[in-house]
Amino acid sequence: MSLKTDQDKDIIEYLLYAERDAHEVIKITDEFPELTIEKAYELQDGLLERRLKENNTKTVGIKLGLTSEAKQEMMGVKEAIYGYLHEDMLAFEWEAIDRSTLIHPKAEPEIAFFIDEDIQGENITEEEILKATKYVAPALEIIDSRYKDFKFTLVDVVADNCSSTKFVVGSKLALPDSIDLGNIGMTMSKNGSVEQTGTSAAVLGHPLKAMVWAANLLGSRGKGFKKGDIVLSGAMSEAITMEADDTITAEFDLLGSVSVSCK
Ligand code: 0L1
Ligand code: MG
Repeated sequence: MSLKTDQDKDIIEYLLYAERDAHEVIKITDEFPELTIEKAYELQDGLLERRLKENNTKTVGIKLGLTSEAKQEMMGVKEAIYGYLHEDMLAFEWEAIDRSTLIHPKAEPEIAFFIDEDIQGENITEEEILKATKYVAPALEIIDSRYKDFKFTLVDVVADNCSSTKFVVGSKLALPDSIDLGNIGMTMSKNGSVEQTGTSAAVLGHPLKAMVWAANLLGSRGKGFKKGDIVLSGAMSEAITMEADDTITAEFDLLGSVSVSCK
């Protein structure tokens, strides 16, 4: 994408450096209330282009956000959103994340889809998503909005790559058609105490519905899922905060568990 204006460039650098320096910033719509959602996705594209270069990394997938009715109601919106996952966001169960590199992280339990063929179009179906998915796996997404107090509008959060910062995928892979993906229960604990319970039905009714929604929106923007992508399909419960020395574990029916620690 070529940047159109100095304003675009300034906003992109504002968000890029907020992430790099782990400091929270005032939301961009306070200064630029005229920004539209389409413009926010353009700013996201520009931010990601810059981030790929600055961090010498590459895109490894996509994350879906605001996929629960509860969160949409909380924000007064009726749509989900998407952002991109970069290789340097991939964290591992055996390697604690350095809390000082993040602003105010929260963990969300999600089902990860491993995409095995390119999918692009505006009329993608659940069957096509299932056919293109090699495996599903338990995952934790760590979100870390760059905005003060995690408060923002839809435009702000889209421009900020939907609060993406880290993600961890569990080691147990399942065939997507071997389980009822729409009815998976989950408990998420912090340091051994259960803090959230949830279900995959919270993800737009069924994670496959969320995947179809995202594929078709991406298609309308000339994009799609790519072979090799990991797609995080959306949170199955509310997020929980994560501080230094915390260990968060999500245990999913049938899919197994996944943990992440902070140091
Ligand atoms: O992944 C998500 O559902 C979060 C998207 C952005 C909203 C937030 O940061 O809470
Ligand atoms: Mg998420």
